[in-house]
Amino acid sequence: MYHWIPFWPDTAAVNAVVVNNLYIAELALSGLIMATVVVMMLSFCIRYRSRSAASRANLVEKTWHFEIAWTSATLGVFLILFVWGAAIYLWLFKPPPADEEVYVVGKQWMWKVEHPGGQREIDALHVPVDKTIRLVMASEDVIHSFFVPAFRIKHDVVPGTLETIWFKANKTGVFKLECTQYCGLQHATMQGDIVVMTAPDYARWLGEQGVDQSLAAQGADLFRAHGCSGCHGENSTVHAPSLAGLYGTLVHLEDGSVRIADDAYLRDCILNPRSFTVAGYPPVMPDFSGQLGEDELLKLIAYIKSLGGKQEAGR
Ligand code: HEC
Ligand SMILES: [Cu+2]
Repeated sequence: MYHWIPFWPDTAAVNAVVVNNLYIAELALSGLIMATVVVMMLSFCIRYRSRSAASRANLVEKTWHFEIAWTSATLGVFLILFVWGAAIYLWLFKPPPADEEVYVVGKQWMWKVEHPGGQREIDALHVPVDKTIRLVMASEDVIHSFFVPAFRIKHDVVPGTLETIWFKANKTGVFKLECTQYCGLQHATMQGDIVVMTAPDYARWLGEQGVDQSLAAQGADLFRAHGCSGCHGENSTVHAPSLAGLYGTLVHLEDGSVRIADDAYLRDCILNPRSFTVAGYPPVMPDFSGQLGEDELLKLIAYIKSLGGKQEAGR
């Protein structure tokens, strides 16, 4: 649709269409204002050049009416753009209920991707077209940034937390994924392909990957191997909260505050349990930081999510 504009990047997601519209409105309005100023400047330069006979009598005094009117008019117009942009920003960064959730781990210098079914890929992400895809992203070392120009989505991937971003591709094809946060010597090579496929192609691709365990099942194994089930399991004698149905609900903490049990919260529970305690429970949850890689963490979280809860939890 916009391809006649030189250098216009590919537009392949609903997110991108929305950003395009705002961008075009901003460009058009700025162009209009610039053209007005330039045309007025040039015409005054020509009309009142030193040799011209145009009358210099009846100089207009400065009028506040005019000053205030044009200042507030431009302010108003640009505030509309601001509100429009802010609304888009909130929409882009508040993930809607996802049809599919994929885990992405950035590390020097690659993107590791894990699908809920256990399929893994490196520097590539296969997704179905016309579906809302939610990415849960972690970093194993430094700050990376996940950028898909054709989708107009970009999000920093920060060590020590989980970030969430979403998109809905509306076109099949292969689109570039790039890291846009300088992350070390080979930062420039930290790229990948987003492969958008039709639903049947995607289902076939998933089936061809030869996995034996879903992410949640791998997480369940870790849950036993690391002794989580000893406290959180059904037959436990330790007074620990059940994790069934936890995801996406509100958790009351001992200090009176409340948190949503989203991905970042679960991560904090496991790696940073000393920093807060769930109300009504003894602070005996061991600290697992240093014992679990980001990969394993995502699997544990996938397992906890598979125990039910409000799956539409945002961030
Ligand atoms: C020694 C017993 C024990 C072990 C082992 C343990 N936990 Fe916990 N866990 C607790 C207790 C007690 C709480 C509640 C108090 C608190 O927040 O510290 C808790 C809280 C949690 C919460 C927050 C629950 C809520 O309702 O908000 C999560 C999530 C969690 N644990 C996950 C895990 C995972 C995953 C493992 C294994 C890697 C694990 N726990 C191992 C005792 C344990
Ligand atoms: Cu990077």
